[in-house]
Amino acid sequence: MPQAPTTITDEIGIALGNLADAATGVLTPTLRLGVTGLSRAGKTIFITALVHNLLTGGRLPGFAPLAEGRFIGARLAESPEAGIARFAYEQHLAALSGSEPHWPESTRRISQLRLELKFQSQSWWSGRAGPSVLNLDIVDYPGEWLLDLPLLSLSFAEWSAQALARAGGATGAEAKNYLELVQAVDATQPTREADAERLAAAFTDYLRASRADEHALSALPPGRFLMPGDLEGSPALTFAPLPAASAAARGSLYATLEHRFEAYKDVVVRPFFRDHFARLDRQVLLVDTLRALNAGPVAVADLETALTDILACFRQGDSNPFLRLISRRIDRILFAATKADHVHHTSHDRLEAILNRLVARASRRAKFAGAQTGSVALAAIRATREGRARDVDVIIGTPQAGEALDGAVYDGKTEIALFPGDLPADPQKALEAGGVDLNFLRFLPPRLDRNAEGAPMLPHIRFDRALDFLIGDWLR
Ligand SMILES: Nc1nc2c(ncn2[C@@H]2O[C@H](COP(=O)(O)OP(=O)(O)OP(=O)(O)O)[C@@H](O)[C@H]2O)c(=O)[nH]1
Ligand SMILES: [Mg+2]
Repeated sequence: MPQAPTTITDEIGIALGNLADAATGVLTPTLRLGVTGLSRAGKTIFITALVHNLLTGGRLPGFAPLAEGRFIGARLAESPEAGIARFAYEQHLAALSGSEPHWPESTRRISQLRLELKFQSQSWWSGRAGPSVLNLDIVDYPGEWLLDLPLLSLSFAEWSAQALARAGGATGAEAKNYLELVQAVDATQPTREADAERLAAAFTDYLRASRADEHALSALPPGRFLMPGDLEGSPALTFAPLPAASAAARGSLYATLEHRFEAYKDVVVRPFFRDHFARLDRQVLLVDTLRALNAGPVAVADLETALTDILACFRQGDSNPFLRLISRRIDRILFAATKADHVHHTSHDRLEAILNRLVARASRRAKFAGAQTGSVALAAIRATREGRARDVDVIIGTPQAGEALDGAVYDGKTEIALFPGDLPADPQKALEAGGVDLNFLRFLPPRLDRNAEGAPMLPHIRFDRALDFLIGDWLR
């Protein structure tokens, strides 16, 4: 039996939270923007760019409030939730704009930021109202954790069956290692903690290996195994999938791991969903489509599964609280293919088409539930320029130290012109054998120009349009 993703108590908590939000919203309207995406999709960069562009009035011709002169300014405000760390905007910006620009590290814990936006509301033009204020709340978290949401509707037996089937289909030594270990234990016997630990460690190795670039698989939970946050070493993380055991008595290894799986859902996953996802007004789903394309059709199919599973948390059905959430709260979802600066602009529409193909099912559901959806290929921070060399369209940038292509290894100091390859006109090709032939390199962040006040300016691709879709209508 699939289980309900939230309990009644959760529902009451969510409703009370929404009520409290609404009560404070009477004074100053608050928009909670969910920046969602799997690990390395580009969430932290997206949020940093969003905050910086709004704080400094960046170059955003497609963001109507700014282009039309209605946007007055923004400032960082005290976040209402004292228990959550503050998003380290200043550090991230310093990393990007220092003398040796580098990308910020992978996110290890949840953090939050509130921006106060001031604008002339349109009714002001007619002489009725003065400047208005909107609070924009944004949360950043490790993308790994997102993988856990689908677990809420799975039992231990169901999850184990899925996980073992996937491991059985995997080619790497790590999967084989894990499967052998599973064969070697009798899960109906009383629990020995050493067995549980060995299984959990071997399963974690397998998860880690499947994330590496050559596989680029993303859909394998539990997310905290690789990004434990403050749960490192906790028993809630010492479990792993097991084949169905019919006569598993209390105290058996099977029963113990099943219990820990349920505890993981209760203690880790459900609160994350309840406190964060259940209270969003708008959502942007960031997808590193190019990395999957570069790794091949298996990675692309895996990415599609992961995205569909995650967004199925929004599936319709009377008993499903997610539907009520989406129809009551999230009225807009933007699907964004990130890092579009890795291909030439002539491929941007194709990149968007491939993204649309990947999120087609999820997007249909969201629309059915009443949300408006949009899609865009963007770069929150553009790391390359474009040019032509020997009659082909190229991108120009400095590959990160250690990046390699066709036998050349880059030192992180040398600028190169790269023919990135063309994306197929038919998005279905991306999912078929043979895949897409890309020349894919990671680039260092760009050297930044400064504005009249000396603040660094972040070059981007279509970031202004994304912003306009996500918050523009609230600034009228
Ligand atoms: N060229 C380019 N690279 C980008 C852009 N955004 C992100 N990246 C690259 O992608 C990496 C991951 O971006 P993050 O924003 O840290 O990703 P995240 O979603 O926060 O990842 P986790 O914190 O691990 O969940 C960065 O280190 C950059 O190398 C972009 O707009 N352009
Ligand atoms: Mg991050």
